[in-house]
Amino acid sequence: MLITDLVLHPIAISDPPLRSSYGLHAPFALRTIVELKTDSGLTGISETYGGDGPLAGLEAVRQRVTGMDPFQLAGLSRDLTAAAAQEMDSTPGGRTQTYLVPGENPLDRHARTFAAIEIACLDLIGKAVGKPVCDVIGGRVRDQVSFSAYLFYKHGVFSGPEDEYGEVLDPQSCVRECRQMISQYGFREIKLKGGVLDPDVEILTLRALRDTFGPAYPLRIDPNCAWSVETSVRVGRELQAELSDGGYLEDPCATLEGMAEVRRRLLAEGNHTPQASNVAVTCFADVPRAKELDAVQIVLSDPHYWGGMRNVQYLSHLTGVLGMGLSMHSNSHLGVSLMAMTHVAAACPNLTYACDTHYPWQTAEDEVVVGGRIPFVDGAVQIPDRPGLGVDLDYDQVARGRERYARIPYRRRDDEAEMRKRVDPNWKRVLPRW
Ligand code: GKR
Ligand code: MG
Repeated sequence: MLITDLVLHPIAISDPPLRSSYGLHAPFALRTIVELKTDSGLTGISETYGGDGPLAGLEAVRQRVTGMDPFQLAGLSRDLTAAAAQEMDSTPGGRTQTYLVPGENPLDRHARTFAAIEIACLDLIGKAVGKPVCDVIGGRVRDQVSFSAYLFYKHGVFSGPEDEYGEVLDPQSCVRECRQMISQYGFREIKLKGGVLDPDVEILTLRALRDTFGPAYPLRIDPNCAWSVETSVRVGRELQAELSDGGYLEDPCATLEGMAEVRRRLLAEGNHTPQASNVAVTCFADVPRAKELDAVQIVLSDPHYWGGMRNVQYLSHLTGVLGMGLSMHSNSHLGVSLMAMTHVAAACPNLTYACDTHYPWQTAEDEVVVGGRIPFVDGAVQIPDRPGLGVDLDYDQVARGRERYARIPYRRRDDEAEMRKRVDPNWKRVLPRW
């Protein structure tokens, strides 16, 4: 089986006005649907970040991939890893996501490009051998994968009909949002995207969530580095009870050194709340230092920018050996990404928390897989009893996504610009803000 064509579908999907320390989500998130056609008649698919940068990365491997055997992925990985290493050497500061929204970091673009090709190749291989992807990559250790309720503070929709969650800018509306999400999807763990309101209000929000849902629902908060070390220690102290029982503090402040200082000071007070990261730890090279400094106890994997599904499995092994936990990061995405996340999570022995997913924030109108939205049962997605990723593209829906993409003016994610446009003309991302 040889790849005969790489087809890229740039699409735009509606996204609600979600807030984070990066700013505000624009009305559309950009994604790319990747198809690999082969001479066997089979087509493999994947989904990745969208806009000009990710498309250019994929275009750059078009020639390399055309004519390639989808089973032969190591050579492509070697070439892209070498290109990434060269660029990294000439850029001090490495691949940290501190100042860049995910999907817009030039230094992880080779890893993202490889991942998009790898996942489509694994879909192809699964289809060729008649096995689900999780079984192609070594076998599943679970049949369903649990996800968490990913809560955001948000505005009401600025123009057009209101979404199902409305405005969420205080603790009570956040509890309401969580109730809606849990009743619809059955999630059993809760993550709050913080770094948006004054930390005292975010503390009250977590307390209100704990009062409402109780300790059976572990809580995590992720301000994406919006806090200073001092504030992180204070929030960690005030939320010690709420973040215990399977919760964590995610990227409270910038840099591994900052997180190490927070960890030291909390431990000195007898507070063992673990810290997780998808900002200070974004590639294998970050892991030894994170461990050495004891800055991060839980690594947030993501097949999209960790260099694919098998890299996430290696990460599962590495974190297991190092006695670290593993969870999974997400960004606005549709069902193809959800299935890639589910397959790899099913095949990771060391996966210690429910994975993140933005899926509840997207709608049926934008879904590109045949049959529409992927169902969740008790907060989990089941591995389908079908070869490959187990989902097919609905080409009418892909065409709608492409039309939307062609209509909108932007070609990259810029939450800061959106924040200035809709909320505060003088808004700037300042770290630390508090
Ligand atoms: O969607 O605004 C967002 C999130 O802030 C996302 O971009 C982050 O990458 O989910 C993310 C995280 O855990 O940091
Ligand atoms: Mg995070």
